[in-house]
Amino acid sequence: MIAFITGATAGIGKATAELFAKNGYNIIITGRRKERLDEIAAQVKSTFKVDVLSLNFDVRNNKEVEKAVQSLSGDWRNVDVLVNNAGLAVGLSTIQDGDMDDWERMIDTNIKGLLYITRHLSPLMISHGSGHIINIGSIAGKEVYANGNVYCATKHAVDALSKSMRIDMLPYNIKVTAINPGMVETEFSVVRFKGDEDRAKKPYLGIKPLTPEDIAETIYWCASRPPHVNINDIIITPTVQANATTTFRKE
Ligand code: NDP
Ligand code: 8X3
Repeated sequence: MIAFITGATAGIGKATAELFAKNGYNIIITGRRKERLDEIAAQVKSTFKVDVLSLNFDVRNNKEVEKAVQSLSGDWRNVDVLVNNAGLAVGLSTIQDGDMDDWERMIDTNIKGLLYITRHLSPLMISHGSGHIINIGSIAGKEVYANGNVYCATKHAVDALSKSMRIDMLPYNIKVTAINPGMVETEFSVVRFKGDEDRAKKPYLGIKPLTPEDIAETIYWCASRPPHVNINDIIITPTVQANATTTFRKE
């Protein structure tokens, strides 16, 4: 079995790659940070004794995505599970103060990147006769919160795309699942606040957030249901988070 995981150099993607490998999957891991990708590939290979292929590209670049998918040969073309995980939030501000470069990074990564990957990989699943596409959305794709505007819009797009892909893939025995986490402590917040570590820690103060491993387990659970069962959609939050805007914090 083969799992193709985008954004596997950190956080949810890395934990997911490790868990699939632990369960005997050969894995294809992707990301822009080549050194990290190579380190993770070496560590996963030696720990879990599976084959690992690392593909170093930016999901925002359709040509690079196409080239990476075309480079797959032999059994690597038979991808069973695609985890569309690469994504990010950049900035947190009102529309009137928004930074357009931040908006473009989010739209290009979270929507267009996911589309490019899916457009190039889904035909391989169709020829293979089965597959499972797991899109990482967000609670921000189900609700909105102050200053989240463009990030929320990109994740609402992922929500819509997951629902429509499920229809498109129906005749081909390809499952589509959307997993929508609340707060998970990863590099997400450091990226959102552009390296400001103090600000990045604030959302997690006084709470026990989800871990990347919690999401990896959820992804793996969805991928390991019997062939006739598809988990369409999951919202998963820390116990202290009721929705996108209500979190119980210890003072
Ligand atoms: P991290 O920042 O820890 O990891 C993000 C991953 O995405 C990295 O491996 C990064 O790799 C990759 N990535 C980002 N941009 C690109 C790009 N242009 N091309 C290729 N890879 C890219 O964050 P998380 O693990 O938290 O985020 C994973 C997903 O989960 C995202 O889609 C995020 O929106 C979603 N999510 C996160 C939540 C959270 O609270 N953390 C909650 C809900 C959803 P590299 O930089 O090496 O390219
Ligand atoms: C990440 C979770 O609530 O910061 O998607 O948007 S949130």
